[in-house]
Order: sequence, then structure tokens, then C-alpha cells
Amino acid sequence: MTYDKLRRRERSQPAQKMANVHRGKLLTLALIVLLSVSDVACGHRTSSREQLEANGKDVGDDPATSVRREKVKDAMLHAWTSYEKYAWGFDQLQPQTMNGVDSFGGLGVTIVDALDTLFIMGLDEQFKRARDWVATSLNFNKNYNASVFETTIRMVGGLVSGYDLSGDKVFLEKATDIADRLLPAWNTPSGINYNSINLVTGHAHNYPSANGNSILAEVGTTQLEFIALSQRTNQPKYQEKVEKVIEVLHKNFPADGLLPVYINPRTGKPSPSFITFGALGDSFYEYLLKVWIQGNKTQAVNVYRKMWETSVSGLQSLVRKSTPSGYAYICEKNRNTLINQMNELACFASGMLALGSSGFDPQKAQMILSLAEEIGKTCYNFYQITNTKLAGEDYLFTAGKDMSADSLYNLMRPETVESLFYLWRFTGNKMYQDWGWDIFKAFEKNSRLETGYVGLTNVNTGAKDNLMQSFFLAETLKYLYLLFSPTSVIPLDEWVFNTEAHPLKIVSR
Ligand code: DMJ
Repeated sequence: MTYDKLRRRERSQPAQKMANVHRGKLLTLALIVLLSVSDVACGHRTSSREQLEANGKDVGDDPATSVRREKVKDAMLHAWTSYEKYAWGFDQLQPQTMNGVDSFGGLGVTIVDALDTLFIMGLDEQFKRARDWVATSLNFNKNYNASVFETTIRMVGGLVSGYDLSGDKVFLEKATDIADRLLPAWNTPSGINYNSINLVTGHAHNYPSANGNSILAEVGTTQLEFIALSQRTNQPKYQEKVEKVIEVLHKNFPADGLLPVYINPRTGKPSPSFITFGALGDSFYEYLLKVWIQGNKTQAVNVYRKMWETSVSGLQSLVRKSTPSGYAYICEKNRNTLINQMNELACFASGMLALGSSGFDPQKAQMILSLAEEIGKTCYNFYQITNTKLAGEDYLFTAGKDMSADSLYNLMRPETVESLFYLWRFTGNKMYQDWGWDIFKAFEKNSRLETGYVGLTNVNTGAKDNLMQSFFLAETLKYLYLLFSPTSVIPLDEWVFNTEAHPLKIVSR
């Protein structure tokens, strides 16, 4: 697929709304484009004509929404241009000091993380420069202990997504190179991978801070990327390694579907630790659902859905309501004690529940979607109660006082706008677009500098840090852009987002 084709399809939306008489023709055009997307990106068609037709039936677009979309695109252009100017080839930009920093071993992470956002937004020249850098300068031969999780979600995910969108084989070659370097991390007695690996020597180990254990969210968040790579290369070795992890976790899966955050890589069993949908636990639960979606919900991936549904019951058992206002939140759990605390990171769960709700019977689906909406409202409130209207990292819930920010920094994380995107897609309620717009305005006011975007060290005073996180370009701005785009741009029955917001083509298993 070329970018132009995708754009032509999107540009057709306002016209579609204004002149219904052209609807048939536009749908035909969309169908032709979508069919060519499947052909080029994955070498075969993955969607039926009926599905494609359904995708063409759009929620629609309006002038105010397209203005918002353009503003988000401007923000992306500003973030990208600043990175190009001051930090080209480095992992991330430090906007205040106007230099680059290699936070991930010098893999040009911002370039790869931003690839698909540039493509989707139609920033063609920028995409071309990013693509050429990948082809000529991306070098994984670094004597560096890389995080298997971060390297997978940003690099493998970003490259495979770049391939799925553009059909350019250079992305697949590079994804294969880095995946091969990561693969020895799975050579453990249980098959549960180590969390860190040297990209040259292949020596793998776990972090001392986790007492030698592997981290749940890190071992359970490589499946989408490695399965996608196996599908596109016809090499089963990637898929085999990551699915073995789920097999082992399945053997030790508790009745409530909630695993502690530490897993012993020797035995494959959980080690005493806490339970959370926030940091260290989060995306394990997300990937149970998304591998099922990625495999097109067939029998071959049913075990993932079953495990996910079990973990949703566990999640429901952790939900409490604040007083006096009744905000729903997800507690953490230490042994049998609930802790009235929720990370902003756990806000992804609202979108996850919305995405997975339709697989239940109609009554339960409605109940799960309502829960998703309630949690989404809480997360929006995380933003609204601070002076800058940007969320802190962590919130405490106290009887009679609702919630208060505990860690006051903001890294421009995506989880809340990600969930608003899913809530809008699944309910059609424009209130979620308005909420996303409020959050975008707060980023523009507090995080935008002449030289890029920065996080805040304090969401009440507005004090700034000196880092433009690559996930701001990969995720936060992409989800905001899609929140203001027609639903046919990256339709959710054809694409599934990895945890770094890289869309991967759904391929039946
Ligand atoms: C991203 O790297 C991913 O979204 C991950 O799942 C969680 N942390 C950051 C964003 O907050």
C-alpha cells in the first residue's frame, strides 16, 4: 500500500458525509484501496469483502473534528522536526538542552517508534527520511544490555508495523535482525525469558532489583510482535519461543487469573510478589486479549481469550468505588490485602475492557463496557484534578476524599488517551473526543517548548523535565490523531495495536 492510497480514502470522509449520493462510489474506492492494503502488506488477503464494506460505514467526520486532527498532526510535526534537528539518530531528544540521548543502547528508537505515526498522518517526506535511516544506518551490533521488553515493543513492533503499512521489506529484514539477537533470552530452564540481553554476546540475565525473577509484564508482552514476525517470515522459531511462555504461565494460572508480578525463570512458577494492572503487570493482561484478536479469534487462539476472561473476573474483584463521588478504580493486591492505589499506567485497562467486551454475551458485554467507561472517567479525572490538567503517575484513594495524586510527575504517557480512543470507537460518544481534546490542550500548554515536548516533574507547579519520550510520538499523538479521525482509518477488525501503539495486521491462525 502506498501512503497516498490511504490518504485518498481518509480525505473522502467529509465528502462522504456531505454528499450521500457519492457514498457508493466512495465505498468502492475504499474497498479497492483496502484490498490492495491487504495484498501488499501481508502477501495475502486477510479480510472478507463484507468486513471491508462494514469498515466503510463510518461514524463520519465533521469540520471541528478535522481541525482537531490537524492540530494533533501539527504537534507530531513539531515533535519530529525538533528530534530531527537536535537528536537525529539518537534514541530520544532532550529538548531543554537540545541534544540527543541514547536511553536504549543507541538504536534510534524515536525514529522506529515514530515510523507508523508519520505514515498514518501522511507526513510522507518525514516517513521517507525515517525509512532511509533504517535502511542505511540502523545498526543493532551494539555491546549493550538491552531490555527484551522495550526492544520488542518499540523496535520489533515498530518495524513490523512499518512493514505491514508500507510493504517495504527493509523493515522486515531489520525486525528479523533484532529479533534474532533477542531470541537467546528465552533459553532458560522453564522457557520463561530473561528480561535483559546483550545484543552482541547474547548473554541474558534478570535485573537484581527483581531478585533474579522475570517480570510478568515483560515476559507476557512479546507475543504479538514475535507471532507477527513468524507469520510474515514463515519462520516458526519466534512464535514458538513466546507461546511457550504463555503455556508455562497457563499451567500455573490461578483461579482468579491474577498473577503476581515476579515469575521464576527456573521453575516457571510465580514468586511471592504483588498483583497489579499497573507497572510490572499491565500489558501481560493486554496481550492475552490482543493475541486472540491478532489470530482472528479462531480456535487456535481460544486459550488466550479464556485466560483473558478469567483475568477480567480477577480485575472485577479488585474494583472499588471512591467516596464521596463514586469513581471506579482498580486496586493493587499484596497477598490478601487490597491497596487503594492505581497507577496512571493501569488506565490502559479501560480501553482493553472496551476492546474485549464484544466477545461476551450481550448482557455481560454491556456490563464490561460500562465498567470500561467508569474507569475511563476516573482516568480523565486523574488529569482534571491537577493544576496543569495533566495526570500524575500514581493516585491514592482515601475514604471521604476520593483521589489524590501521589507521584506528581508526568511523562506524557498514552494510557488514558488510548482508552478514550477505544471508548469513542466502541460507544460513538463524542464526549470522549472532547475529553481527549482537553488532555491535548494541556500538553500544548505545559509540555510544548520551541525545541520539542517535555514531561513534567510536578503536575501542580508545571516544572518541566528534559526528555521527549519516544512513546509520545508512537502512542500519545497517534491515539489522539485517531480519536479525531474517521473509524475507517486503522479499523479494529483488521488491525491490532501492540502495547506501543504499533498497528499489526490481523492474520487468521
Ligand atoms: C509504553 O512503552 C508502553 O505503552 C508500555 O506498555 C507502558 N509504558 C509506556 C507508556 O507509558
